Amino acid sequence: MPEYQNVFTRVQVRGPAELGVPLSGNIWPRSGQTFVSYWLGKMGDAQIGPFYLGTSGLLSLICGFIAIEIIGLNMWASVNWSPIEFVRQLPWLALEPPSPEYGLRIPPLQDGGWWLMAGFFLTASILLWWLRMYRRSKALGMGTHIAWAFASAIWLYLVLGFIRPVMMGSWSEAVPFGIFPHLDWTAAFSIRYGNLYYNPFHMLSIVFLYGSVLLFAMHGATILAVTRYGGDREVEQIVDRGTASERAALFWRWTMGFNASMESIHRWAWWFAVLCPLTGGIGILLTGTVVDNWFLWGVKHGLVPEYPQVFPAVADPALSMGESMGESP
Ligand code: 07D
Ligand code: 07D
Repeated sequence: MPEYQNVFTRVQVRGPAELGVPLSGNIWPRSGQTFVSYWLGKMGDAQIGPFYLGTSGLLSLICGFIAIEIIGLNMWASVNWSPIEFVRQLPWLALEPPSPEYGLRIPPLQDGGWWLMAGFFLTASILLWWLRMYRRSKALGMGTHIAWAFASAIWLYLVLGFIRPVMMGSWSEAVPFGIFPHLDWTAAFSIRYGNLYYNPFHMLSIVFLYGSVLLFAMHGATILAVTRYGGDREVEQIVDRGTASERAALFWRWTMGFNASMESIHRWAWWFAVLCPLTGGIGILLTGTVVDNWFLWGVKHGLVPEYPQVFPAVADPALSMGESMGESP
């Protein structure tokens, strides 16, 4: 019995640099420089490069750089250009969206205009990076699964920062840029709309989030456990099922009566990951547009138990907040 236990990659293949398939119909050459990194080789492929920049990649990096520049300089300005305070307070600094009175109009730079501009460039950067993923997959003759999975995350991002604010008629509904400020926004959003836990699409999103973690752990562990029989050559084992596959499959049939196949496990993984932000985006889009208070929605639909009438009936708190929420009661 070979004794081969691995958690980190143990085998580092060293040979002439692998430069990949010939490129056709592209105007950009790949950078021919490659080098070998022993430490990166512990986590993945030891060969670094060649790198393909391309038009969409370059434009994406430029837009991303502009967005980060706008966000960073605004944050720095907010601490009176003190480099020390900038570093010290960075996780708490923010570039906030416009206040509600501007609706969807373009506000002055200091009052949300910079936020709008940063959002524009960040979105352009993300969409261009999507295009790059799509195009590189095509250039390699691959499927476009990676690009479509990324599109699912972009959907949630667009719902949070663009589609929902537009439907609500105000940029002020969008997320601020900032590490802790975006967490405050998330918590405030949940409270404002009566507790997101009662939103069934938030529930579904959590199912797929936790489910992805579970599947990832099961799959990673299963393959590592049968690498001693060549199980890490997963794709070969789809068409030429060997003892590694047989054992991995039997393990799960022994323990839970059912097993995925060498191919289907990757479809499970793809769908679970994709459905997490996909269902999440639906949940966010419904909030404030169709459903104003998820707790009361839950009461109405029998999700939340009827509590004995010891206290006065619950009313939507947003309706009694008046001007402080930027809305009239
Ligand atoms: C490990 C891949 C690498 C990516 C990393 C993130 C930036 C932001 C920008 C200072 C798994 C790079 C970070 C580029 C720096 C500025 C302006 C991916 C990996 C390491 N969040 N969120 C984080 C984003 C939303 C929530 C961390 C982005 C929603 C909660 C990081 C978006 C809501 C918690 C971050 C976004 C929400 C976080 C770690 C966009 C609901 C945490 C992320 C574009 C979905 C956790 C301090 C990570 C944390 C965290 C980035 C959106 C909730 C800063 C870019 C509005 C509850 N979020 N987030 O590892 O520690 O992802 O926060 O939509 O607890 Mg968030
Ligand atoms: C953010 C997609 C966009 C990201 C993109 C990446 C860059 C830079 C940089 C490489 C993550 C762009 C990348 C710009 C790259 C480098 C260096 C995906 C994103 C395009 N919740 N909650 C979710 C839980 C509560 C709230 C989803 C759990 C409370 C809000 C997820 C709990 C309140 C929103 C989830 C919990 C609340 C969510 C996110 C527990 C707060 C959302 C899924 C145990 C008090 C979002 C429908 C995701 C959503 C969301 C989990 C609690 C608020 C499943 C486990 C009740 C406002 N929550 N949550 O994929 O979709 O995010 O909701 O308590 O908007 Mg929640």
